[in-house]
Amino acid sequence: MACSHDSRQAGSNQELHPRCAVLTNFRDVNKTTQFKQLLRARDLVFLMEAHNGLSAKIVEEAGFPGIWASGLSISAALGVRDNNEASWTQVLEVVEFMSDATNIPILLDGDTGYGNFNNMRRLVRKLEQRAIAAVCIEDKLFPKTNSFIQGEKQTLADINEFAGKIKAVKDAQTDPDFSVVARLEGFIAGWNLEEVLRRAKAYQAAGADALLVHSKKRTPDEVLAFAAAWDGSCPVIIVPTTYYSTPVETFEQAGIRMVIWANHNVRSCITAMQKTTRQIFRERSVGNVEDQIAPMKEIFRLQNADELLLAEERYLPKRVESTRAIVLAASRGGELGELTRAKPKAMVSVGGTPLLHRLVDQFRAARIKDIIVVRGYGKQEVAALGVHFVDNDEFENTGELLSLAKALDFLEGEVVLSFGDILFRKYILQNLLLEEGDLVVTVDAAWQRRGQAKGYIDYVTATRAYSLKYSEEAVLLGDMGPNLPSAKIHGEWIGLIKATARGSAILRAALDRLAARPDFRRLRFDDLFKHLLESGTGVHVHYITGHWLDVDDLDDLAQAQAF
Ligand code: SPV
Ligand code: MG
Repeated sequence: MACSHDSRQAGSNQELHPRCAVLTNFRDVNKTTQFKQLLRARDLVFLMEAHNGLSAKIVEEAGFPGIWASGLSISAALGVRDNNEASWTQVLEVVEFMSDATNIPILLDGDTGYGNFNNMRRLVRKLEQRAIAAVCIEDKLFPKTNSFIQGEKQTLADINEFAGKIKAVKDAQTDPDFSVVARLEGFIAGWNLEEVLRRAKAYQAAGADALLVHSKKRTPDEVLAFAAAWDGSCPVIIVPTTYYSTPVETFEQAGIRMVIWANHNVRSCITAMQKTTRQIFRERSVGNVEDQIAPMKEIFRLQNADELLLAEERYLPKRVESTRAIVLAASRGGELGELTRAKPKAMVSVGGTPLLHRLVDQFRAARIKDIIVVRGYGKQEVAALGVHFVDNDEFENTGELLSLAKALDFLEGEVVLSFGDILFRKYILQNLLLEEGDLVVTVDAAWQRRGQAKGYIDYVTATRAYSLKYSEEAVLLGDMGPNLPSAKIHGEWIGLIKATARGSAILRAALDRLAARPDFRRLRFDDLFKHLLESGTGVHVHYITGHWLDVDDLDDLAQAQAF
């Protein structure tokens, strides 16, 4: 029986690919069809090993027309042996990443098929679903052992059982171009050419689309002897791992159609990683390796990070993208005692991370990238990556508004203003950003849960108390301050404000007016809100019920550790 894609059937008017003599519109066709074309190619075709999405991408970029998903390399990369220690579904997960990352066909090293014909059929269905072009199965027993480990002690599969597996693949595949490569392990296990040929014929008759003849010899004698005895009716593939010094022209002349470089990526990773890791360990520094390794931007390029940035521009609401955050973090937080002797409260560690970094992460999670932090006490200790700092060197005797005034140039466009000592659940910020109103304050309606008042608390009276009932009517701020009669209190302002571009302009104008007051240096936010209310500006209230905290003293800090 002739192979289903004998080169004689390859008649096509399409042009041939210059490198591997396949069709020029290579990338537009299914991966299964691409692989079939590689088997029919006029010139010798090379497949390169990959063992994960990244290495697969690197193989594709180098120009290889196909990928060998090596069982040895995948298991090595997973930290296990090439003895079916990784389950077949774990291998499937890896090849799915490889397939998603690339547009060229993948030939999966399917070992012995992970079971009998039935497991084989299921594997083929799963591979087709993941656009894997072909599977190679070897005529050994499950669990397999790598051919280079005591190969001569390995038992071959029953010839008919293995042929049945191949038949099962052909019957199970729904894509007519899906290929099965039958791998002959006869030479590995110490059998002679006659036996290998006998098996090759049986596997071809069962429907194999190609034959992989493996050898562990240092010379190509065995594979060349096979090629010479074979009539070429089914493409022959080889893996020159041990006879690597043979010029590829020798294979070409022998009529071999495909060469697999089976493990050279995982081996090069091992060498590179060992060198880098040992050097960093020895030198206790990464300084000397920096120029020897791929720069960060190369990782991002390989991950196609640019595409995501473009997609974000297309799909994410613009409003949020351009929102800025101003964090007021100038005060020491003296109630924390020793902890804030050398650094301000904002840099005190909460759960191993400085409070300010947690806050900055929360803004970034809400896609707010432009973050301004007003620092004062211990400013040399205040650091956060990608954040712009503004200094309030008069932090000692001044109130919150002076700190805000220092950041006046940034109070433009949509802005979220935040105290530097608060933490809140992600949804609180997300919902605040969705609120309508030019100025919106976040108010905790469950203020009583916080018990005895500690420090300066901005109590709030609003036009309506918090209610679960939906109402179209906006809730507006009535008053704010530490001394409101408790019967009138509707909540506590948590230190978070959203201002639209118009709201920012209102705040700037209000600060301008207040700056003329002789006591401006000591004014706080409640003074600002009182002023706004007196001048007839409506301030919206966004109610929450808990899920936030501020860090005023050691008790708060203890609670924050668990937040
Ligand atoms: C593999 O790459 O996993 C192979 C080829 O099967 S070999 O390691 O040479 O057996
Ligand atoms: Mg293998």
